[in-house]
Amino acid sequence: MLARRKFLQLGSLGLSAISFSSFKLKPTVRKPIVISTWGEGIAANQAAWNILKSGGRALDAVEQGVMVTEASQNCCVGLGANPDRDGFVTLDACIMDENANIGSVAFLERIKHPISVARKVMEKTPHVMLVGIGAQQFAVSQGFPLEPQKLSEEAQKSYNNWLIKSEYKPVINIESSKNQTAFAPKKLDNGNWNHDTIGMVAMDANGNLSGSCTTSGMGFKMRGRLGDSPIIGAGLFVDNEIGAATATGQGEDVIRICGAHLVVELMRQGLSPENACKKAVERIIKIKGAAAKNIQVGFIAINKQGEYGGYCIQKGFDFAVCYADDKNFMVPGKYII
Ligand code: SD4
Repeated sequence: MLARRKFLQLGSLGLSAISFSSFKLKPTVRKPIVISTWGEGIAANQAAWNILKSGGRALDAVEQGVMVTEASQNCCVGLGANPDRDGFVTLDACIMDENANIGSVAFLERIKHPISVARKVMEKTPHVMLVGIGAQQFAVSQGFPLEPQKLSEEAQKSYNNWLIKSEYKPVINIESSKNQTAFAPKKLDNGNWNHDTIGMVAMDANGNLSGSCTTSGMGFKMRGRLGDSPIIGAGLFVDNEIGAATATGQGEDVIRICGAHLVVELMRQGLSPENACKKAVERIIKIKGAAAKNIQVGFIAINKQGEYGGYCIQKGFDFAVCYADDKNFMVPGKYII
């Protein structure tokens, strides 16, 4: 009797599993799609979208997307950005494709498009990361022009301002006015905040993922300082089976948890992009304790279904999402404290 009941239970379970799977509708995949950090992401997404919509590769989209931001003098990514505390702009970038190919440059000076140099490192060298003068020499050997060593007008103004106290107390991406200092992020004329970074992840029409991240790093940082942005696994990670993630904010704390890699691994465990970003942010908050209120970190992610999400420590972070000609819009990042 007992055996017969067990058989019936198993049978009905098996049957329901069969009927569920045979009638379950396949979820539609939203692709192509591109998302990127901060308000500058709208223009960057547009450039990426132009490639994606005509069937182009996600890798080309994420490179050309963030090049728009690197070239913009009205922004703080690229050569127009705030310098280090010795007065030099030093740039970091990395890129990753669907085959886990990676390239990165860091502490790179006088080169307008570090993301393209990172791609060349990926494609033309047996290495994954070049830094400093070596990265610059490689860039020049690949035909990148050496730009003049000169601060933009905006950056010169903020550097002069910073020199008054020369206080080494970097603040990244904390937007609320109560936290503003002479050298904290401020609003530009176009209404954008002057962030230091753009991170972008995309899925193309073939369902392949890629990502890019490029930054001038923390304004008025110590000379030689690197953050998370050029570090694969921290500022950016792509797994073509699962999804892709990128980070912005205080790089030291993103590195501490291997942030972007963690987000992708959490998605592998079944979390949505938003919940994966949230869990990663929670981990930083747990480590930092009360000090978490003094920093900002934001993550954004997409998965293979084309779902997207983002989360940050505190209010003020937003990201741009684009998946159609008329769908390129800002999403406020949900926050925890
Ligand atoms: C860094 N994560 O160098 C970068 C800074 C950043 O918007 O994201 N600024 O630590």
